[in-house]
Amino acid sequence: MAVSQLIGASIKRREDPELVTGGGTFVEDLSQTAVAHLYVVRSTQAHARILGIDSSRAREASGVLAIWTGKDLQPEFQAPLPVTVSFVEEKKYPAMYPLATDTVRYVGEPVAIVVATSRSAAEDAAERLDIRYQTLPAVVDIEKALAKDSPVIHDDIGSNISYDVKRSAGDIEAAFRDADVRITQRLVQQRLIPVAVEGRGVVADYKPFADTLTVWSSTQIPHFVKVWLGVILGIPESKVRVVAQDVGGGFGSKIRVYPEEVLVALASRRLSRPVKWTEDRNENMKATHHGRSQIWDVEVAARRDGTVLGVRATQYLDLGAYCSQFGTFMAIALLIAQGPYKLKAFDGRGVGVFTNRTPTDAYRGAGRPEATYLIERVMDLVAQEVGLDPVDVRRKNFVTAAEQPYTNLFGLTYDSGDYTVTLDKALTLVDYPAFRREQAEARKRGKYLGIGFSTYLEICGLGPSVATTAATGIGLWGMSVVNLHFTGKATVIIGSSPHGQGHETTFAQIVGDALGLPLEDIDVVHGDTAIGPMGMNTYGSRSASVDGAAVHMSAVKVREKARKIAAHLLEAAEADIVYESGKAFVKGAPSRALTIQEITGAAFQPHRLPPDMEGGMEATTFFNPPNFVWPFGAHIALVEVDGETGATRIVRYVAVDDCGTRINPLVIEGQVHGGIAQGIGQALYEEAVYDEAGQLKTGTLVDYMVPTAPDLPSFELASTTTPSPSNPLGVKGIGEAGTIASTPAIINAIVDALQPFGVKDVDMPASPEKLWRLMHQNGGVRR
Ligand code: MCN
Repeated sequence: MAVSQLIGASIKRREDPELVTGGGTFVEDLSQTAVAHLYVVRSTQAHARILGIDSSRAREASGVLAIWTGKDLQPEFQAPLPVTVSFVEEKKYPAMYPLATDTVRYVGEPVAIVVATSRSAAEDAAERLDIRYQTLPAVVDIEKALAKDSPVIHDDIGSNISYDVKRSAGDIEAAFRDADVRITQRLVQQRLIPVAVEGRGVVADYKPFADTLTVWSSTQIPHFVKVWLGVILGIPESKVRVVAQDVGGGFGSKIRVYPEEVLVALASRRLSRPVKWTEDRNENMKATHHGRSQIWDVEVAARRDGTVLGVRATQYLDLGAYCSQFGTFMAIALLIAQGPYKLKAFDGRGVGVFTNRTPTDAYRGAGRPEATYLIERVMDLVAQEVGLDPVDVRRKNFVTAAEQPYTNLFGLTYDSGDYTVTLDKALTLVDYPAFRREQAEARKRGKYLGIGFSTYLEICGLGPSVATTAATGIGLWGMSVVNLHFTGKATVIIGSSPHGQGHETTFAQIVGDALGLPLEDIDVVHGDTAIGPMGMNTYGSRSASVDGAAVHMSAVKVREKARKIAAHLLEAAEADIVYESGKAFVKGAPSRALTIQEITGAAFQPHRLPPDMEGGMEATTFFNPPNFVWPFGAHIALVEVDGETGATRIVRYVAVDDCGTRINPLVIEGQVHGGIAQGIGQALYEEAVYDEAGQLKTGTLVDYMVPTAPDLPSFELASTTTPSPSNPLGVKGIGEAGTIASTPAIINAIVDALQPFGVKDVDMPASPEKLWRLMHQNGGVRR
């Protein structure tokens, strides 16, 4: 394949042969000599005072090296676990430390650690610990936690409310005054458990004489973990190295600095030997953060012609027992809930609530699935109320291509997009008129088909430094180093930290494209803070549009240097040098071309360089994008709901996505497939269920139902390409789009299927039982 065509080429992921043949290096695969094993003893109570921990029997168990409680370790913590600003500055939250000291507030909260010579010895010893609790009343329900007589989870805060803020724009009173119809609806985002294939794991190795700490962690954010371990443990950042080698998925659940990272590092420092911890699945489901868990109360003002004038919405966000690092990020939903539509007003209120459950934090989409679910359900609710086609209602409200770049009610500027084009393409693919005919026929035969639309718009590519500082307290940027070795082979250091997204492939394509190097000559390295400058890691579908753009910019800098050297060697003016497919030549004389390998060789021989030029072929870029990127698309789900059992079958799923310039369509398809599956999981199957006492009832993969391949149809994907003006590649993100789009598409389709029963909304997950009840609640078919 010609190297200049690398951007846009569907190249198989170079990461995969090693991973699928068991050759990957995950934390569990590391085998440091003399490693000790750490076991985290976790609270069995949702809310209780710790009256005492007697470790005398446990200490006698064989192989035990140390047992420490929160009280033992507290003096060594120089700071609590981090909490970033995350859209809500006004919040009250308690300091969260790696181990509870006096009170536990959710089942799974770490209360002690046991370090032993083997994992089983540590686990056996942990069973001999005698922890005495005084059980306190627990509250596991958002609304009950808000009630006046609710148990208070943090005495120092005095209520279970972390924040109660307004985010409003436009004249909402006027919108409701001018409305012909007003609709009220509660939308519930159930609590979800991110289930990455690889759970979390940490190995730490502290060297006392050098005072250096190396930590291998299954994390999305090695660069942030490095900073925070230094801060919390009082070690200079320059002496901390964090490595994230192969990471088996994260989906947002590995985006924070976790208690275990600090505890394993501290244990290694105390014992002066390497220490390892790996969670099991049950621990993973209890103690790795959860996602969503929100109640939205929504009021809509609309005209009979389908114009949506304004929305009032209150987001009750269940933070769980503590405010996690990005726990309030999901409030971003309030600022983007108008989606691709021209609302006149949005009156938002966000309430952050503590409950005695596992803390919540980012989960694939983080805020955008909630915003999209809200506005896409609103479009359908309005269509149903005024008796119009949901497609027409969407068209009526769309921001048009001529109005781009469009600034939304909260001052965020959409970069580019024609939302009708993706919708039209998707409608053609499903043959919409034919489906409606088939649906009408099927209904006569007692067969319930439905079609659901989701014309999503999302914000990603974090991000512009000013905006992300305001929102998260961290000024984000993209980082890359492109370094050509003496023989012209390239090492590319990236600031992102892929954990399933294929950056080693796609970022090599970017470099190959700019420099005309063959892919096999380009190595992409990541996830090691000892190599290269600080990066900003991977989340928020930011990597391609921010770090990928930085990679392109470094490659272009190297290319420009190559042109200068070629001009010198060919004794020509730089302006006359053409660079094409890895060769530089004087315009019109390609036969005397110098290859990039020859030019790079010269770059390491100072006498061959222009007198004012330093040697080497390396460029570094810190890219601060001027704006976020705004991918969009149209997803359409066709479903059949079984009238006898209430079971939903997805008959077809069509997705047309626009993520700007497509670097690798095959990787994009993989991302969209996984994303759609995850969104369908929320719509149909998944829910973290707690009992009244705060025990997680869905703590295994037998009780918590994630979709598997047989549950899903073959997705039909298509695309349009609207380049983003926010980066030199024109790229927008795609890592979360499928999840953001698919949940409302499925629920809209189910509600459409159940129109004959007068159904207006369905709670997620749309289980067969719930749908069966809805079909029978009013005595069966109504119209
Ligand atoms: N890409 C492309 N062309 C584009 C956009 C992206 O070829 N126009 C490619 C990129 O080069 C990259 C991949 O698609 O290889 C995803 O890029 P991007 O949209 O920038 O997203 P990130 O790489 O920043 O990944 C983060 C995103 C998020 S936020 C979650 S959550 C998520 C996701 O990616 N978690 C994942 N995808 C996942 N995939 C796997 N396998 N595992 C996870 O945990």
